[in-house]
Amino acid sequence: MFAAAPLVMVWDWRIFETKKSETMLKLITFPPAFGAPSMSPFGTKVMCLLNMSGAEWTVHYAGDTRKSPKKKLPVLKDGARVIADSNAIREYLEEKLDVDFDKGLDVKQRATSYMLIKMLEEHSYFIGLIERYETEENWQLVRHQIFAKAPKWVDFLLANKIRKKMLGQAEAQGVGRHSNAERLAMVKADLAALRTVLGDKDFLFGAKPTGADATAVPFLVTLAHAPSSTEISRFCAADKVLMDYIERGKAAMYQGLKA
Ligand SMILES: N[C@@H](CCC(=O)N[C@@H](CS)C(=O)NCC(=O)O)C(=O)O
Repeated sequence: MFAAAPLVMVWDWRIFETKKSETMLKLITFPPAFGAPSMSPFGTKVMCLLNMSGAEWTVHYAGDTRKSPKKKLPVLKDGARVIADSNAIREYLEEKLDVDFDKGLDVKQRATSYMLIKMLEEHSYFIGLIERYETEENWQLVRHQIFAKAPKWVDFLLANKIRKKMLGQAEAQGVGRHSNAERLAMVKADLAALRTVLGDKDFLFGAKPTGADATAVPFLVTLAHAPSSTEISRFCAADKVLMDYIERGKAAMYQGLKA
């Protein structure tokens, strides 16, 4: 059984308030879960970008998104500034710290990188979400992760609402309207595209990780390492090329991250 998340679910509203006195970049994201540094692949992505940027940063684990500017996590706080959305955070870091996460990439590679990120975040992500929230066995593990330390009545009031909301997002996006077999075919196509771009390189665009790797690694981990195994997670985990890529990515980008 996985360790339960710290109970920061409903009671951490003040974390989104701005404090000028804070000097270090602070990432607000969901806590570690299922062997990943954040239960959210978007959160782990930002951790990777922060590590790649060389900035000093700290993390605050949260679970309640209601006071977040976009009602989602991750969010980055920089003193009095609050930046919501992992892509907005990336742009903010690039500007503030004068880093280019796609350093060395030509215009065509940058376009490919952009499209890969969109594929993983706007398509593959929802397949992983369905795996977590629809499959009964996975859902029970996710539920335990979120509520194990909460009073029973909190679980009783919120668990099914959260499950319904998350599955509603996949339904609205469209992926949730497909069968398991159809989603497996979609995953196969997404992974094939990724493998084609990766080729025999260490990372998607060369010997060093770039912005696309910061997305690809955590999102692949979510698909391959579902809380309990499914047909889709087994298919992903059997892809040796991509699993080796994940390990290289973790070694390069997950330094200091607690899973
Ligand atoms: N486009 C956003 C997506 C972030 C996102 O979807 N976060 C999810 C966790 S993986 C979330 O906060 N979900 C809670 C909710 O929808 O209530 C980003 O890039 O940061």
